[in-house]
Amino acid sequence: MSSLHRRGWLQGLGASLSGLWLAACDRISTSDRGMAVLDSAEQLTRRAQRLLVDRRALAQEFSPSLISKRFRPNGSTDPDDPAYRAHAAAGFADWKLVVDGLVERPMALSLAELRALPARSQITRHDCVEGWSDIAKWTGARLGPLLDRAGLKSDARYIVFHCADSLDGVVNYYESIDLIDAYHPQTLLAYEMNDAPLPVAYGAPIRLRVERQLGYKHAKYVMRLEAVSDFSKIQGGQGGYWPDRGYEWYAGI
Ligand SMILES: Nc1nc2c(c(=O)[nH]1)N[C@H]1C(S)=C(S)[C@@H](COP(=O)(O)O)O[C@H]1N2
Ligand SMILES: [Mo]
Repeated sequence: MSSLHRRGWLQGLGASLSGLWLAACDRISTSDRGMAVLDSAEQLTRRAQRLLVDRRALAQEFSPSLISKRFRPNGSTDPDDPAYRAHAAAGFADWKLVVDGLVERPMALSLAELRALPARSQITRHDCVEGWSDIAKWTGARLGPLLDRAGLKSDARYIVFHCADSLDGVVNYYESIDLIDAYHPQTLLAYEMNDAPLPVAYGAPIRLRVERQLGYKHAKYVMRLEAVSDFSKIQGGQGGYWPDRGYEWYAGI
């Protein structure tokens, strides 16, 4: 999906919302009660619009002096998957990120290819639900241009991140985001942390940075991106390892 199509999709969303209210107009605008309903409808549209604008706003960025001396590693910090360990031992020289699902051009990208994509650096705060926050500088490929390269099909609605690690020894970690977050300018596949290659403890070779969301959405050890229309048939059906265990799927901050 190009950015143009994406805009079209969002506009379409707005149009269908206002279309709904327009259809209702004829029937209710003559009565006082009708006018009140229209007023609240307008407020609803305004609120929906503000929500969209808010979701596109940038997360706060910090100065280099505020970078945490020790950023807490959390969750998996050293995956024991044999294929992952082999890649780590080889410095991820032959590792490739798979991009598939509802895309026109499925791809497998090497780290060098990822590094050649449009990139961004940002110093942001990571907030974990366990009650800690740390600040680091992240550099990585912007997810939006990467998705444009693969070409999202029109029925793609979410991007699923499949990871190499397992917290319970049974299922692998995974997460998913919608296209608003996927195309947010600060959403990165980060390959550097504090100007050095991303260490294994923090998700090497790449981890998601989705700065408007809580820590558990920031998938580490990402091996595969899958574009899907819904995630009801993936693992527990809630769109992520922790969402399958009761956490909110949408963890906006
Ligand atoms: N693959 C994978 N990604 C993950 C986790 C994990 O266990 N496995 N933990 C999540 C949680 S709860 C947090 S707070 C952050 C921790 O990132 P950090 O190790 O860089 O602090 O990664 C998130 N992404
Ligand atoms: Mo977390």
